[in-house]
Amino acid sequence: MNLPNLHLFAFLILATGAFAADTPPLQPPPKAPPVQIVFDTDIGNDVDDVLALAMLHSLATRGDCKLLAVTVTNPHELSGPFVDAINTFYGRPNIPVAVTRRGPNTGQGKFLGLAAIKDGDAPRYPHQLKSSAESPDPVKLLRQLLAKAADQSLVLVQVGFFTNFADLLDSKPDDISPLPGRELVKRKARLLSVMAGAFQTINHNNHYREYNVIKDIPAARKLAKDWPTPVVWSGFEIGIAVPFPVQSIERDFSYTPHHPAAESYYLYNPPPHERPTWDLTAVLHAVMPDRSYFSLSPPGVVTVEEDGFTRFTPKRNGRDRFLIMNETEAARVKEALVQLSSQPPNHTAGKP
Ligand SMILES: [Ca+2]
Repeated sequence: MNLPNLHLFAFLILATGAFAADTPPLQPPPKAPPVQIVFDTDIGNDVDDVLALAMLHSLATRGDCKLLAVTVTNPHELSGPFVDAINTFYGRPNIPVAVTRRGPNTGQGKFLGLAAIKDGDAPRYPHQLKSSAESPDPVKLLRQLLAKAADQSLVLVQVGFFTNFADLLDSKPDDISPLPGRELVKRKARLLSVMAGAFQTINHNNHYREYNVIKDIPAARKLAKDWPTPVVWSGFEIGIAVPFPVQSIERDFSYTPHHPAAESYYLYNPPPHERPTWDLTAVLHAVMPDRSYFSLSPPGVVTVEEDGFTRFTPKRNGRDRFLIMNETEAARVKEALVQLSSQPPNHTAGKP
């Protein structure tokens, strides 16, 4: 070590206190406990549900959330097996999956068939659930999860139709819990993060009727009227403001020969199309509400009108808020969505 470097070395020791006996070792700040998540999806109708589910697995691997269950509002026979295949791909084959028997029947769509595809004799995406009909009843599963949960602990994420959670509100006391559905939700859940509705003008239309609402308007009206916890709405305008970067689909998922999210994307609407990120934004806010990815509207009340339009009325201490996003926030959101949805599975750490 020559003289100038010796001086630099001495300076670093003094500046960092590296060898001071009374300096405690650097430690990260304590991490918050993982957010307890239930994910409700109409998987099969658009590919953003698949990327959103991939995000939840990455967040679980990072210890930011625990994915307790997936409930499904698309009754197709392959919707449940498809979700089970995604969960298995990410190393969590035991997450319960429950599919509605009565939700809007929107068909197989473009990518649910991946659950049945084989390479030779082997399933490309292994899974245990053979058919949605073999899955548990979603309301029963939700009641079981709520009954077991600590008070004010569950965060529900809804990125499809309102069928399952509206049915949950209507559920009666049973051998799972003496509480009716609404009281059970009120006691055990602390937030509903929902992708639905529109709270800005969309393509010069200030009466935009959003897909997740209009496919089951009675259920949406019931939930909007009766839901007992705070609700944060990611409106249609948020997802379209953050298109998923095509470069990510083309490059970030190639760490494995077959990736179910990328393959679904190609089947649904291949690059160069950049799909809006509607469902992903509801997941990001649900798990990381304190990271300033979005701003929130003032409080108010959302009502669902007879034609499915979602009307927000400001109200002091109202139950509802909707996401707002400026350009700076949108840039951060896009980066987070890409990193979280493309993170490889880690089958050895941080499970579940
Ligand atoms: Ca969806």
